[in-house]
Amino acid sequence: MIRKIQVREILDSQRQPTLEVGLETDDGLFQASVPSGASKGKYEAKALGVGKAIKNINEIIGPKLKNRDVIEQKEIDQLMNDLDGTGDKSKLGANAILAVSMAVARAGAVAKNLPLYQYIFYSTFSTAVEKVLQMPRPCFNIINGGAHAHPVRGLVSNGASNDLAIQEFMVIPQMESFEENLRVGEKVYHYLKEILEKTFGKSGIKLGDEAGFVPPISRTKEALDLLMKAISSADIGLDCAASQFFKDGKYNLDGKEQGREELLNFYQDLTKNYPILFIEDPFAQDDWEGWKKISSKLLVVGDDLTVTNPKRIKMAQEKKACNGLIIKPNQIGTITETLEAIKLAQSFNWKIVVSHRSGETNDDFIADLAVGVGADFIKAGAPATPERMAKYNRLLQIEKELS
Ligand code: 2PG
Ligand code: MG
Repeated sequence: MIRKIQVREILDSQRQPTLEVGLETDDGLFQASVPSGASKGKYEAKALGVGKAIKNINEIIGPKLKNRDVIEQKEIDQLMNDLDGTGDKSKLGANAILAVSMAVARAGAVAKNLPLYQYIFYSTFSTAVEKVLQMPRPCFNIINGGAHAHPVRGLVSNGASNDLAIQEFMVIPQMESFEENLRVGEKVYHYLKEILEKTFGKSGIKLGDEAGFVPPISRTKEALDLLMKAISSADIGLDCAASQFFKDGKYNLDGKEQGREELLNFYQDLTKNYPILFIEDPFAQDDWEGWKKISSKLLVVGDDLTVTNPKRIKMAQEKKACNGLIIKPNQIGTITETLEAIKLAQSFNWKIVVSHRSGETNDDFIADLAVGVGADFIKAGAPATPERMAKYNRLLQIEKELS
């Protein structure tokens, strides 16, 4: 039974204010905090300013949820959606709603005496379970470009900046266990650091928003060649975040303006020459034509295109626009809708990539989420700073429990 909901302001990894909720039940206090993104999709649910979101929890959500049973996740999420009434959560704030929704899930798991990942597993696949609990493959974003290579959002800039258009260059090890994958990720990160320091001096090893390096380079292939020097057998994932370099019908990449066809050829050339496993957001969020063309050829993951929203996911399936999905709970704003989005994409046989945001907290909810839904991958940045390590360390713990 929910007794009380407290909420306070904390700072995220980009030194931006965000929310931390403390939900009190008969079993104790359950906390949850929400992240935020630098390269947001235009169809994401709307977060409100922290002051307004706190007020909404204190004055509207909190009083309505008092005495509710925490195992009624669906009903509670629906109630918050009804109280909001906007469709994009712009009245109460997706950040306010999600923080409460996550805390309710944590409390629900304890009420059922289950670890969070198992609770999520049973609530997602309640009947005829064909899924087994599995560890996701980690995708370590170790070279940052695009909106993540200009960390000036916070109060202090570390001066890191480059002209790479592509936002994320990820290393994806494929060892037997998560523990080994993490070890490989850490080694590659360390090795890349040495290579960058030798090549560019200290300016090569400044960190971007997701703790990947921001070497002073401007071409996609330069970044990929650096990665190739640092890896032996791992795969590579790219998040192009193409909406960010799309302007007036053209893609501004690698020093020139490119049309859709040109960009498609460019990606095909990259996948021929490098071990690229998937490409996320290769085209802008409304450029359905581009998406259709590339998805018939590659593993293509929707993020800004699909925004964890079942409606957008259905559209993408109808148009055959992608075959993989980024899952970010704060794009949609409740845990119930997040699980719906995942189940829908799984029914289309899409690959699932559970994801952090560039502005993160130490909350490790997405680790349990990834295991609980049987996600194929998780991306939580470089294996370096505490807000990223919180997720990877939680996965280590889950793997131990599962074995
Ligand atoms: C992305 C995310 C996370 P942001 O585009 O996939 O890596 O970035 O949180 O800035 O939207
Ligand atoms: Mg993305």
